[in-house]
Amino acid sequence: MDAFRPLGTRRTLIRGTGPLVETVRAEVTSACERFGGEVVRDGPYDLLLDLVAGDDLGLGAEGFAFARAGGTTTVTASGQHGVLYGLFHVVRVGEDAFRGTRAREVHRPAAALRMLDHWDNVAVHPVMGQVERGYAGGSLFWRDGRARGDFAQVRAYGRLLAACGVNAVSVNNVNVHEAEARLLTDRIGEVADLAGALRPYGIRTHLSVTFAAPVVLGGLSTADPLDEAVRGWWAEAVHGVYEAIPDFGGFVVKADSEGQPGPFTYGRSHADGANMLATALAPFGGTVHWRAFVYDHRQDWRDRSTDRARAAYDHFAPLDGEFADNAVLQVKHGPMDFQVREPVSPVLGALPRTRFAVEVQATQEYTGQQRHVCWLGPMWSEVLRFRPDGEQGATVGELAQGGLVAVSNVGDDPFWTGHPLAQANLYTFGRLAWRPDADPHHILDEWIALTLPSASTSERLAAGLRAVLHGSWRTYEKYTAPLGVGFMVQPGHHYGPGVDGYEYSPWGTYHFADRDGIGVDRSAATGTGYAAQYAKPWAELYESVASCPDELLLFFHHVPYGHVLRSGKTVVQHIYDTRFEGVEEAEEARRVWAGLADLVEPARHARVAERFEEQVRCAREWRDQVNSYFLRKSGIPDERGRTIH
Ligand code: GCW
Repeated sequence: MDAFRPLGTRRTLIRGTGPLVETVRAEVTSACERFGGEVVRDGPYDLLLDLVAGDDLGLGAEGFAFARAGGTTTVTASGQHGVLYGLFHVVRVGEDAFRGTRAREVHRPAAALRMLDHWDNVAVHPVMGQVERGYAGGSLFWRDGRARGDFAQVRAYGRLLAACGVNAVSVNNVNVHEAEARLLTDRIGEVADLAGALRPYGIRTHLSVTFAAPVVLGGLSTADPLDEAVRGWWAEAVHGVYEAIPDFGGFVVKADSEGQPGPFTYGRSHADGANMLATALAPFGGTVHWRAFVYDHRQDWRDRSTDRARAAYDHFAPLDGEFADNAVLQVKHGPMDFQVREPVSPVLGALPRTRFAVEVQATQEYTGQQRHVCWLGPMWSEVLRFRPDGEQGATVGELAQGGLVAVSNVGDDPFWTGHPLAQANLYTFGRLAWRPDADPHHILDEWIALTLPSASTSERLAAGLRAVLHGSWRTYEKYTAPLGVGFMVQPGHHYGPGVDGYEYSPWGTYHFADRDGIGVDRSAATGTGYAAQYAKPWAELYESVASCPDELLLFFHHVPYGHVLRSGKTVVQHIYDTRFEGVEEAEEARRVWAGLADLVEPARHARVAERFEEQVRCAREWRDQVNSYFLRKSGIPDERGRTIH
C-alpha cells in the first residue's frame, strides 16, 4: 500500500505553469506509473489541479480550495505553492477525496513561515559532533567538511517537508563555528546547491550567521552594528548571497547567548543588532530571525536573585516597537530550555509591536533523544492555544505572525528520525504550523494513516499506534523531573537521570531540593518575580501556591515535601507514584508494540522494539534514582511500601 495509490489510479488534469507545477506534474506522473492512472491534457478527468490567475477566493500564495462535484475533485490555487499543498491534501484525504460531493473548503496556512532549523555542523565539532543535539545519524546536508553530493536525498527531504506543510529550512547550526561562518561568503555556493535541491518543493533556504562575521570573515576591527563600515560589509555580503540564491529566505541569529558574539560587546541593543541585518536583507525581501534565547550561562549557583527564566523577557520586552518590519523575534516556547514541562514563555504576547516566531524543539534533546517515544503534539498544541492575555485574548498561534519554527529531528538515518515514531513529531509540527488550533490527535491519526497505510485497513494497528503514541509525552514526564522543576539530567549530553547534575553549575537550572522541600520560588511576593512577567490572569494564577497548576508547581514555588497538591496527594507521594506509573506505562507501550509485529514491516518493527528496550531500561533508572534521591532527602517513606533504594 502507498498513500499515493488513490491519486495514482485516477485521471488527473493539471493546469498552470511554473517550477512547482512541474513538481506536481512529476509527482502525479510517477504515482500513475506505479498505480495505472494517467495525467491527461483534456477530456474526462477525476481530478483537476488548477492554477488560476488572480486571487478572487482570497487563497493567498500558499492556500488552495478543495471541492468535489459532478464526479470531479478540484484543487484551485492562485499561487504555485497552493497547487503543491493541494496535491498533498488530496493524498492525505485518500480515497475519500474521490467519493460523493464536497462543498468548497478553503485551506490557508496560519503562519507564512513554517521553518525547520537544523543544528547541523559542516565540520564535525569535537564535542557536539556533526549535528548538535542530533539523534538521527549524520547530517543530510554536510559531511566530511563539505556539502554532501547526495542532492537526491536533500530533494527527498524537501518533498517530505512539503508534504508536512513546511516551507523553510535553515541549513546550519545556530552555534556558528569557523567553517560554518564561511557559508555566508566564499562557501555560499554550497548553500546554493542545497537551496537548488529544496526549491522544487517550495522550500526557501535560510542560513545561521555569526554576528562577528565582519571581524572573522571581513577582517574589520569591529562588528559594531552602528558602524558604517560594518553596515557596508553586511550589505555587500547579503548582495553576494542573493546573487547565488535569488530566493534566499534570510538569516537566523543566536547572539550574546552561550558564548556566541552579539551587540552587547559594543554596548548596543539587540534591536540595533537585528535591525542592521534587517536593513541589509530588506532590498531582497529577506528576513532576520533573531533568537530571544539570551541569558547568563555563567551564573553563580549561590546567588538566588538571578533567575534564568526571567532573562528573555527582561532583555526583550523593553525593546518592543524597535524592531524593523523584516526582523522576527524567535522565541523558545518556554522560558528555560525545551524541558518536558515548562510554562509558556511570557515573551509570547508581551511585545505587541514586534513580530515573533515560536520555536519548539522537534529534536528530543530533553525528551528522550529519539530513543524514547515522546510525541510532542499535545505539548506544542497547549503552547499554541495559550492565551497570553487571558480567556478573552488571542492565542499564541494567532499572535505568532513571524511563524513557527522547530529545531529539526531529522538526519541521514534510513528512517529519517532515528526512532521511526519520532517522524510523528515532524509531521505534527508542520500541520500545527499550518493550523495551530488543529486537534493534535487528529493530526496523529493522519500521520498514522499516511505512514503506515495498512493502519487504515487494520484497526488493530491504528489502535496500537495510538496507544503507544497518544500519552507518550505524559509518560515521559512521569518518570523524569517532576512537577515542572525541569533538568535533573546528566550534564553535557542531557540523557538519563542526574538529579543534581546541574544543581551546582553555572547554567541557572536549579531545583533547590533540601531535606524539607523542593522547587524554585518565582513568585513576586517572596521569589524572583518571574510570575509577574505574565499578564494579570496568569500572573495571579501562578503567584499563589493554592492556584498554581500542579504540573507547574515546582517551577513557580518552593514547597515542603508534605505539601498537598490540588490532586490531593503530597508532593513526595506524587513523585513516588508517578515514577512507578511512568515505568509501567513505558513497559505497557513496549508490550503493545511487540504485539504489532505481524502488522509492521520487519525492519521498522525491529528498530522501534530495540528502542523500547532502551526506553524501559532508562525509565527504570530514572524511577530508581529520582525516588531514592527524594526518599533519602526527605526521609518520608512511600505510603505503599514499594521498593525504593
Ligand atoms: O538547549 C540548548 C542546547 C544547545 C543549543 C541551545 C540553543 C544550539 O543544549 O545545544 O545550542 O539550547 O538553543 O541555542
